[in-house]
Amino acid sequence: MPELSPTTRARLEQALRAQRIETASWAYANSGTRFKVFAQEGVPRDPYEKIADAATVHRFTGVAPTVALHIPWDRVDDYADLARHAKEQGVALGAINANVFQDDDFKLGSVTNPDTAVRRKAVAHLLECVDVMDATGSRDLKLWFSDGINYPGQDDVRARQDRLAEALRETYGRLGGDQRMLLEYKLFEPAFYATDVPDWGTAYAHCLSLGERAQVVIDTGHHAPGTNIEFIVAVLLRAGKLGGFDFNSRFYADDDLMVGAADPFQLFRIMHEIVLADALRPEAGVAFMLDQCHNIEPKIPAVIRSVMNVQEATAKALLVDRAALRAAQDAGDVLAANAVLMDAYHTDVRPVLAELRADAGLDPDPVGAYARSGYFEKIRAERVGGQQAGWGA
Ligand code: LRH
Ligand code: MN
Repeated sequence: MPELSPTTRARLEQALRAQRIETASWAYANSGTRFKVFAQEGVPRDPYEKIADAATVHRFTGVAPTVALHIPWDRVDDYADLARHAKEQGVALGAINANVFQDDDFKLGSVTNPDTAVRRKAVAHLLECVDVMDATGSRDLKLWFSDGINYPGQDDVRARQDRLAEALRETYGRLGGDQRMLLEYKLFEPAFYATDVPDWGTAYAHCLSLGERAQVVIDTGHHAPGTNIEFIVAVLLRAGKLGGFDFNSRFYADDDLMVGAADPFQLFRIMHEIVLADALRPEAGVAFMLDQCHNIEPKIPAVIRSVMNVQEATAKALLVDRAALRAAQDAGDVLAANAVLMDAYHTDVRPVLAELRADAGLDPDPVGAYARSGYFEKIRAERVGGQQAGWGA
């Protein structure tokens, strides 16, 4: 790695120290596919234990101080007490994810269901999630709808959009303080003909008509193969409508693999657009989250590795020589412009990240430090009996 100038190093250090990556409570629980959910030793049995694992990731990475909850998977009697527990553990509760995709009544849709009573039930859950936000102090209500149809003619596409808009409007009206609504889109699955929020355009249109508190969430695994996700990032940032990012990676569909594992170059290109728009800073309002499922690999080390993958892509993006890039672009020098980006991408940033961790009082090797910590052995011994947490599907 070329010697960094003191200013470049200071800029890198400042930006990477300020980076915040939220982890997902459900990533610490058992997960799988329709074929099999493989249980693992030491898996949490309740939200308190999930938060302890999230706090462990923060302890070793220093940049994961919040954990997203999913309701009802993380439903508790006393959310204020859960928030207190999180604080004691050194983290805070993040986005509240609603779940209207596992109830039998929602087979033909939740907020888009032809049946008014079913829609009321779905909206009641969304409003319950805002109550949870009031109790946990969370800013973001994150909405992903599995709603869709499997066969042409099954339902009226426009009528479903009207129903969706009505439910979002009512929920949006319930938000208070600095609370936001983050609307996540997904091309398909579990619906296999038409999903009611399938792409960024549909999510953007709904958010635009709702108001400034409504923002779009991009999940890396929710696009058709070949989609240029960083283009969507640039366009939504330009429109001031990128509210969150669900990081993961995929080879085929919504595989929810470790971010950067399947396509580290795509992650770099995404972070390049984020850095170009100066949207890395927490104040810029983009909630960076990991939304992954560690079906076969040990979960906590996988989350730590994922945080490091985002840091590496971010560090490479921060090393792009912006002046040289601009000059080449303005000169129409296609190859030179591309070379500027590739030089940054091919830079091995692991040594400087290790140094920055050491400077921050962290072990330069978070995965190794976790393995040496004995935390896994502790939770494996403690978490015997009871019901391991999962997706409860
Ligand atoms: C849907 C999704 C959504 C979450 C769920 C766990 O595929 O990405 O963000 O609610 O995963
Ligand atoms: Mn997601």
